[in-house]
Amino acid sequence: MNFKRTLLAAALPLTLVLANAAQALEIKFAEIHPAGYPTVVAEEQLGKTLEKASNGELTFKMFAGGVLGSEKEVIEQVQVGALQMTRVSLGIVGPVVPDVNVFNMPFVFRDQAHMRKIIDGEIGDEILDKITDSEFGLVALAWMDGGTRNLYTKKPVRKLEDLKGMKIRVQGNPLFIDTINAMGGNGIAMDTGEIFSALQTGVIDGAENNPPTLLEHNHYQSTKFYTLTEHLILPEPIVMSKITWEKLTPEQQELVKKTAKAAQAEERILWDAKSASSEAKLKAAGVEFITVDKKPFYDATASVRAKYGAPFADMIKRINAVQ
Ligand code: BDP
Repeated sequence: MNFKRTLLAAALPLTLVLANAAQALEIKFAEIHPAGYPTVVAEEQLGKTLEKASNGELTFKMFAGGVLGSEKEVIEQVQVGALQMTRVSLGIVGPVVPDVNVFNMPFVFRDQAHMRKIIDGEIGDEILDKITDSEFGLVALAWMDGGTRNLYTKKPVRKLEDLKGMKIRVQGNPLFIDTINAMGGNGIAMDTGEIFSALQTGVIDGAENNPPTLLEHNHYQSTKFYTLTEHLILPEPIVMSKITWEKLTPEQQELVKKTAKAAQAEERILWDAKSASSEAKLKAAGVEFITVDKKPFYDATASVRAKYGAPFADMIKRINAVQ
């Protein structure tokens, strides 16, 4: 009996090795957004392309709708290789890779078109490399477009002063808390999944995000005023675990990179369509879109750019120079 067990135990590692060599590598991809969201659709397409082009050596499974946890929890799982890929807002990368905070600064891009030019160009690649070259344990592959972020509140914000004292949810990055505070509000950090009930129960008076998130995460149910400040325009990196990356052959790595870049272009088309349809749906649901003079918001956040911008002085010049 004992002898048999020992034999079995001795045979097991070999069986595992053989099984591994023959098995395809499965890429589990986590998303906070629900099925049908532009990023999710583009990433699923990325997965299909990977499966096909790798002749099934790579397989892909999407876990959408935040089922695997908050972005922070997911990142931790990607870092240890329990998950292979995800897409995150750059906002939550900032506290861990401060070099990326240049894109997280309020009003650093003139508009969405400007941001797109930057992420498509060499500065975009440089910031991806900063993530990859850090101790973060991730390989940053491409950018998804997250549109422009605007305030949504229970009471209307028609001018800067209206924001005074309002508790506004932001992502967990001190830069964003400072940004809301500088505009006169009261920035409160919490995970995406907590916003809905925090709005319902009145723990917060509002939040800030793009139209597709306002719609798809149902935040509009308790916030009927949407003020177009465009204070943040945050691109969102697609990342792979370094542990997974190192398991890939150079050809597979090249394929993953190329396919992720293709997803960047594809998502943009989906994004524009979704933004437009979200805007229409939000308006139909009674959300008032408020156009404001952005200058007072820009001026109010000068202190934030001064506080965080110093290490990025050269890069900001280069960003500004991109037409
Ligand atoms: C959305 C981003 C998502 C963030 C969310 C947030 O796409 O990655 O988690 O904002 O603010 O726009 O939590």
